[in-house]
Amino acid sequence: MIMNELLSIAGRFAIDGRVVSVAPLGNGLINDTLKVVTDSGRAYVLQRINTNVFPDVELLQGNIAAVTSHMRAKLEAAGESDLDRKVLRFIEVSGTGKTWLEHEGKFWRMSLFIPDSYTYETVDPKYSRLAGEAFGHFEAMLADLPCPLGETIPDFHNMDLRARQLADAVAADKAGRLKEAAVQELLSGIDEFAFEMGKAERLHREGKLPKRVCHCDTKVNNMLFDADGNVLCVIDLDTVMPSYVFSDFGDFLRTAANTAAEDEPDLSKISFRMDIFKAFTEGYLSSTASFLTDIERENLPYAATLFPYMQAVRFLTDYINGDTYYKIQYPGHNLVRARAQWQLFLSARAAVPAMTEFII
Ligand code: GN1
Ligand code: MG
Repeated sequence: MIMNELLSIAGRFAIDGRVVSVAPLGNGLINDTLKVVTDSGRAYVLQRINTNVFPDVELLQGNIAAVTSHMRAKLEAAGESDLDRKVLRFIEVSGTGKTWLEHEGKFWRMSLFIPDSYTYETVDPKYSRLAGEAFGHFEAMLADLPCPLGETIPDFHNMDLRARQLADAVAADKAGRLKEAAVQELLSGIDEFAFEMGKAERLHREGKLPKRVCHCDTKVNNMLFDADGNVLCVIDLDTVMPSYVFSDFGDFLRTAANTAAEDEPDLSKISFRMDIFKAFTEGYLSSTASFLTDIERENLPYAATLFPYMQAVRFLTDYINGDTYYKIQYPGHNLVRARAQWQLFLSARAAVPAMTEFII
């Protein structure tokens, strides 16, 4: 996209000062994110919303407004200062009262950039404990949200749905990739554990597992820390919606407790880190004690296996469909990702007895 166009899009938002630079920020797989700096000394985050993934922008931004204003009020009541560093602030499009802009069929939004904040792709046990506490605190703060949130992606973490989407992709074989040996191998592994991984949906159907407001994308890089290593806030709020607590617990460990990157091609480098699991779990249990039920707590080790499993299914589905959902950096990237997540699943599953012993 040409710079002039970006400058004029940025200028439509109620920002302080004149834009002096626009540069890419972060490495999300869905939206395009840019950092905008102005001559007032303030900086902003400008995002193009991926409307293939989030078609209902009004619902999306409505959810985010409900969540951020609720958290802001809570933090204020608790006597916290520096609120613009602890909860995201979205900027209105001048003269519209809305927090999103439609420009030539594309949708944009902007939030304040939080200066001196850091994201990490990996964390040590100390940071994991803080992250566990922070994600638990995030769920606890949203436990009394007055109006129900809409599902920005319906059934986002419903394993039954993800399994059906894989079956549909297999049946259509749109990209002709089904014949590949690596695809077949993954498919048979996935099939073997399908019943076991459907446990969350079964518990929910039996009325034993509630949906709560969760973040649903607790990748380790979706949390901001300050220079001293304190948690500032949770970012990437697009998927905040009702789900099982397993979502937040499992997805954090999927990224943080992996000894390698999400897309590591060398499978021998991938394993599940118990030290990270223990630290994160301690933090999470400390801030969720007020609401977590025994069934939720007892199934946290299952959650740690469900998310690499689900992510392997999702990456493989996208590979078979011809790479239509996730941004890829090279041909075959989604298959590499699926294999890496599968390896992590196997390693996490082998650690279930140790995880269970730690929790009980
Ligand atoms: C996507 O946008 P990003 O990169 O934080 C995806 C998550 C996946 C993740 C895998 C809306 O998150 O569900 O776990 O990639 N978000 C959506 O890295 O599908
Ligand atoms: Mg993200």
